[in-house]
Amino acid sequence: MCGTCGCGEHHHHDHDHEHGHEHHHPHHHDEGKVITLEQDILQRNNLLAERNRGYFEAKHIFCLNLMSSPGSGKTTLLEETIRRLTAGAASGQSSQIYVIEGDQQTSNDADRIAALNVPVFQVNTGTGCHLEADMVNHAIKHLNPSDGSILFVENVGNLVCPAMFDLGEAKKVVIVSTTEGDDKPLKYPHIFLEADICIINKIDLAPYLETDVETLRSNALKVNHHLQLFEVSATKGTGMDVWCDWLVAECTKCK
Ligand SMILES: Nc1nc2c(ncn2[C@@H]2O[C@H](COP(=O)(O)OP(=O)(O)OP(=O)(O)O)[C@@H](O)[C@H]2O)c(=O)[nH]1
Ligand SMILES: [Mg+2]
Repeated sequence: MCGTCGCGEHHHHDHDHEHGHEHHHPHHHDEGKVITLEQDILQRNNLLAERNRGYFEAKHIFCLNLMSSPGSGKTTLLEETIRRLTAGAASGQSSQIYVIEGDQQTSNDADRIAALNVPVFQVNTGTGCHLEADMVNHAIKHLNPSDGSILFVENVGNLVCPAMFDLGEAKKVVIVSTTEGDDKPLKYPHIFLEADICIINKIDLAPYLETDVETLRSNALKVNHHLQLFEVSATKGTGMDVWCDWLVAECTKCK
């Protein structure tokens, strides 16, 4: 794991009382230092995120941060969303789209987006497990998104660390797919707490799994009752119209 996002040992909660173990603090002094460093990093990130947010607001750019475990379907959802929104553009409904792709390695996802003729910038984080505000800042300098556009940021596949890093986006979107099981919001609550939107993807597979979509919904709402939920199949197209209509309506509000 990367050394900056607080996913190290010092961040563990003390649940020992629940399990009846004794609790020791062998590295109390070091823990203090790590927490101070982590606060500095998050504070610097928050300042940069606010600069990005100001830039997006000034240019009426609607920016969404898509976060999920590896393979939940972020890129597939983006591809299908882009196809639908650009088809809508023919009828004058839609905005120019830009994408920032975050991955540890490869430009595979950026290549998939570029194939749809959408301007895309790939950020490779190396050992880093999330995107940070300065990476988005760097990417928007290259992309130079036009006024009134939609900017999708696909975060590094990770259900934990991206939750801690504000990028300056207008909406945080967490995607959870049926193949991951219906308990994930309870086990990884932070990202669901931070998110504005929760998309349940791969609903086409639900009949073949033990996952109960209703349980998944109610677990997500248990963690954050403000979450706006969408159920989709990015591959079969189910629910995609509702999601895209919402996007277009939100984008109009931005202008
Ligand atoms: N059956 C089904 N498969 C899906 C759906 N959405 C995505 N997939 C499949 O899930 C796999 C992973 O999809 P991606 O879109 O690459 O997932 P991702 O979240 O972008 O993955 P990373 O960028 O690696 O984190 C692919 O094989 C997709 O075809 C869906 O709605 N239904
Ligand atoms: Mg992807």
